[in-house]
Amino acid sequence: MQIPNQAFAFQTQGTPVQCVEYGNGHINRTLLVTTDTGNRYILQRINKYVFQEPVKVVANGKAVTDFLREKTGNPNSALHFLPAKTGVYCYMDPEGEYWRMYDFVEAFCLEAPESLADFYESAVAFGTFQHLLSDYPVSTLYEIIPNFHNTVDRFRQLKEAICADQAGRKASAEPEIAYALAQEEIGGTLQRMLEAGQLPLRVTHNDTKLNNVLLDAETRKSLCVIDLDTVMPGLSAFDFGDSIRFGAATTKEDDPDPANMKLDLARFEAYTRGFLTAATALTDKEVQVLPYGALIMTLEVGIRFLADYLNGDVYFRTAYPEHNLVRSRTQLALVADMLSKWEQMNEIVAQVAKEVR
Ligand code: ADP
Ligand code: GN1
Ligand code: MG
Repeated sequence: MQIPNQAFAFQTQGTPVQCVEYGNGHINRTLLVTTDTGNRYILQRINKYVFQEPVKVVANGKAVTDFLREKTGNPNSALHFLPAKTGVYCYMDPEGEYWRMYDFVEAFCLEAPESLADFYESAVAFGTFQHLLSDYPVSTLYEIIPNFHNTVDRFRQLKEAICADQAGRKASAEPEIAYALAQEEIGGTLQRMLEAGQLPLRVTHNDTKLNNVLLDAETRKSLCVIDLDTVMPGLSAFDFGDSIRFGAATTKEDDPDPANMKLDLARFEAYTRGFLTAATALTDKEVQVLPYGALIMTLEVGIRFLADYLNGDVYFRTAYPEHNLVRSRTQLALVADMLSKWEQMNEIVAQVAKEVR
């Protein structure tokens, strides 16, 4: 592809000579840029619809990565942002689009675990990430998307989307709407516990998909956690839960056949083990509600896809018109499977906690 002008705006080593689309994110546009000295960089255009204040998003990312590097003493333990030639880390182009650049990390990321060991490794990465940030000065972080994992508010937004029926798609999503609305009560469980002071707010990642952790190609050990756009105060159970939703699922998020979508309990156990081994400061209550984290994150993403389908696909990148409906249906199938395995999930968490804590 033609190299966009924005690639030349940053303080790269060498001059950009090649550029390709990269990765599978649903939100930003990600490009891999190579320069004439052989250096490689990730160039991202920040999604302005999702992130209305991109400068704050980059400021959070830069601050958190600096903190992680200093705390671990390892310069490669976090993403490395490059300044633009003007000195800023979030570059606005003449069209008003916002861009940032990182050093490319020589690594791979998975869309699904290839082994229990891979998944365990990602759990250690996200658990450690949360643990390292436990003394991060929270008040200095911008709250990028308020109510991001407030599932009570997500249901409000879904109902708003149903009423507005902006894209005229409501009739084609009746079964999904009915199933989702029937789960509203359980969906608010953790939010209510948070409000009642039973669960602490921590600095969390909030988007702990397996493809947001980079693994070393040779050792398969985690190198660093990426996609820091939603690092904000949140619940530990949700970081745990989003990883389960994505990585302990038997098929991909948008499998058109929801019958393929189940929770893999062996992976659930491997992740629980890795997460609890690394995130050692969790309270007993936080550990106890981890299964709720998995269930509610799956439900929440399911209703977010559904609301976006009803709103006309304004938020998530889609590849075809029913994409968000398909994603929603498959997530809701995973919710149903989790409910059928609810006792086992709770037993696994209790057993692993006994072993590793
Ligand atoms: P999105 O918010 O759209 O998910 P990400 O920041 O997660 O964007 O980036 C999308 C993908 O690009 C990642 O899943 C990963 O494959 C790749 N990627 C991002 N940053 C880097 C990096 N510094 N080095 C190597 N690959 C990266
Ligand atoms: C988005 O950016 P990405 O693809 O890692 C979304 C998450 C959803 C996820 C569903 C900022 O994550 O909240 O869980 O898609 N990120 C944002 O796959 O909304
Ligand atoms: Mg991502």
